[in-house]
Amino acid sequence: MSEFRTVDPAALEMLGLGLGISTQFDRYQAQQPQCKFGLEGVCCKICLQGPCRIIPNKKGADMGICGARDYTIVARNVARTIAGGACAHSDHGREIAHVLLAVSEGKAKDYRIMDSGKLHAVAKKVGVKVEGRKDVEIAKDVAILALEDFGKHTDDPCTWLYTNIDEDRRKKFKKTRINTPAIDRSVVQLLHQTCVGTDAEPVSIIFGGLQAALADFTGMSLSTDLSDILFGTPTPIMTTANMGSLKVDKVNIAVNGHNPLMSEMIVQAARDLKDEAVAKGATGGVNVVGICCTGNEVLMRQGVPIVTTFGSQELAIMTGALDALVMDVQCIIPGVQEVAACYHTHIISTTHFSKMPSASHVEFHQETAYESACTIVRMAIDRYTKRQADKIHIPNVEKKVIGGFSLEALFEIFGKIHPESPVRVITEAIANGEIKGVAQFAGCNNHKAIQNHQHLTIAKFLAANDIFLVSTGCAAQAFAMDGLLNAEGVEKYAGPGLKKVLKRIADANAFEVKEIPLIFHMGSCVDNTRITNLFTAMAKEMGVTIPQLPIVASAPEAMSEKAVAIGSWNVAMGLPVHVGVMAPLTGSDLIFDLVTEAARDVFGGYFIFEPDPVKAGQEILERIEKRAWRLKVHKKVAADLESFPNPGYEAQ
Ligand code: BF8
Ligand code: SF4
Repeated sequence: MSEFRTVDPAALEMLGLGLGISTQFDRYQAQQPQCKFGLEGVCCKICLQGPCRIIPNKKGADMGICGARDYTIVARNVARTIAGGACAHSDHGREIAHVLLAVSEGKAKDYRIMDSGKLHAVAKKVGVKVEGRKDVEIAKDVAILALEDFGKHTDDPCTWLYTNIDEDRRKKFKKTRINTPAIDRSVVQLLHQTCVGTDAEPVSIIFGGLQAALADFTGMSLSTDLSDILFGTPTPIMTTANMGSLKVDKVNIAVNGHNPLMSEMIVQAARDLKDEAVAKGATGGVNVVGICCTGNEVLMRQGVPIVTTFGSQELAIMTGALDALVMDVQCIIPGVQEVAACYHTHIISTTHFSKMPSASHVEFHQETAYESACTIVRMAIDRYTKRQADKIHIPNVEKKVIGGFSLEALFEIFGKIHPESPVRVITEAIANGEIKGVAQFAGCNNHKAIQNHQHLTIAKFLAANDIFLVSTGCAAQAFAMDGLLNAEGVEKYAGPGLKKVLKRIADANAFEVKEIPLIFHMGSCVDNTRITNLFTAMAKEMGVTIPQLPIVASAPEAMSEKAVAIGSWNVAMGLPVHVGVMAPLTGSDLIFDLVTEAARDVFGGYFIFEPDPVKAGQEILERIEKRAWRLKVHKKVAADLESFPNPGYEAQ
């Protein structure tokens, strides 16, 4: 392993230049050792008497000033982390719902309903009348219904929660009282619940956290649906990944953040203003590349290359070839401005509540979005003329990527084999033992881990052991940057059974889809709900519940509050969820056992914390194999008794 905490060859090359510019890689080291109280989750700052830190076995110091025990403090801290994630995801969804509403009222001329088919499908799903109505009328009702999920006054569960889960999970969430009636209400209630002197009961706090996690799911789910309506449901698309995607002869603009309302407009403006770039000497025109999930959004729909992941975003600027970094919301680290100060790169913020001290600000409004995008692209073209040739260093690492696998796209290609029930391609392969199950990869980079090492080690191991792999977020980008999202990846890493299944899919789609990848890129982090819909379809096809399926989710390098929220609702959905960094839970045995053990009895899902990627791969494989084995045993017993599926059974 190199002295630098990454395995990405391009990042290694950049760090190896020894430019003396501070990045996350250096600052992680400078922060060592990190505070033990914080690492264990037993530091409380909820009221101004704090911070209170729990020292077990030290009389008096084993409680906060108010008498809060370790379990209350750990539970409150983690619940508030979930709330933070739910706010970020759902607020992103709310912005999209507002734009869809504006489109339906003719107030957002730069956006339109791109995917009428998806609009109709979503409308039917959520109970909006379609027949005999214009798209704008349907869109208006869909947008209003989505906005009601944020703040309606009734206690009925959110529409985008209930219409995206099966009866088993509906009953489970009702019984455990974690159905979210409204996204904002669940988050507000949780902040209230965790206020000083409110809830001290740890299990109750964790369930409050789970309700906020389902609010997160709701916001993510509607975000995906409405983005598909406005920008198109992704279909398989070829592109590239890693720093070689930056081009010397082009104006390079990185979109960084999460919301496609901004990045889609930049892509459009970049195409339209090509001639202006050429006129300024950029013979190749304008090259938009992505960082973080707004990059995934435009990768999925527009084939925009991914330049790098969260963990190495500063290094993209250090290539000296990035003319502008355009940010919307979430995961754009403040460190980029320090690096940009040493280069010609223009940092441009676009959202009134997401700014950077030294950045230029071109605010996005739904009425003038395209105009703002053109302004930004012109600012980037202007910066191109200020490039310093002696500072340019672009690592020659560029991998072929096939992405764009929305669930609809996946079912389209599966449908070439089983038109009557596309998901059978997976369930049949599980039943006949070609694959053992499915692993969902999600999440970030976290400098506590060697960048991308966990992602790649675990995925390659599981592929070799015939696990079908789907991914989103920075995990998908890590795979893209390493060349796993193409047919070469299949040849190199797939086990014999998985190879057979992927080849069957490739052969059936030979005319339409150029390549079938080792891992299916299903989008940005909000698109994890596409994967839940896949699992729900698998359960239905197999006549079982999600907790019985041989599936596991893994966030090998989880970092963000959003990742904690996603992990938590995946547990509630019934998945074993591996996390490759230790969460701040170890300060309370009660909470740690609750989320790693007791949760399994209630939801069928639970957390597995394992930072060692080799051990984690083994562990994930064992959990999948165990579930697959149980499924077979039960199927056999049930077949003998002619009673399959067994409705009362809940596997772990
Ligand atoms: O929403 S995976 S570092 S970019 S939080 Fe952020 Fe994590 Fe990347 Fe996407 Ni998701
Ligand atoms: Fe300390 Fe209690 Fe205040 Fe937390 S809420 S800071 S434990 S006094």
